[in-house]
Amino acid sequence: MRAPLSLFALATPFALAACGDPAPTYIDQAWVRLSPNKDTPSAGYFVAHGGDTATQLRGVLTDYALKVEMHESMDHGGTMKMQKIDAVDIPAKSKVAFAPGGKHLMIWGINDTAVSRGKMSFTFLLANGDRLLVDAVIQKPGAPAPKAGEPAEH
Ligand SMILES: [Cu+2]
Repeated sequence: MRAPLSLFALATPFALAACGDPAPTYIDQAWVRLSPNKDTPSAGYFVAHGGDTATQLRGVLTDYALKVEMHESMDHGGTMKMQKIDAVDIPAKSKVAFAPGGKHLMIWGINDTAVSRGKMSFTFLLANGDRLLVDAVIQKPGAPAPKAGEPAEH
């Protein structure tokens, strides 16, 4: 069964792209809340949108900071604590939000050039091998989250 299907796929790439490609996982609404103190880490947030196939977020890289970790805030008997997480499931056709009070990126040592430009890019590593390059708006300390669906302000 597989061989004839593959030949068909090679012969009609445009038709397949138009109607048959599985929807990929993607990430948007990325933003960073800059720490008011250079010695403490900043926090990053975003929304992951699951494609047709479940995958996992396995890590986040950036050239614009010293270190990035994925964290999760949890309530331990009234005290909020956070811990590092190594992987986050992104189920098919789902939305997974990293948002204030929950999962977040912890970002150490954001470089001054990125801060003055007001944005930085991250590479999100997925378990399926995809690497997603996503721009994040850098919000000054105390600034609200950018509104979803609106273009980034500079
Ligand atoms: Cu944290």
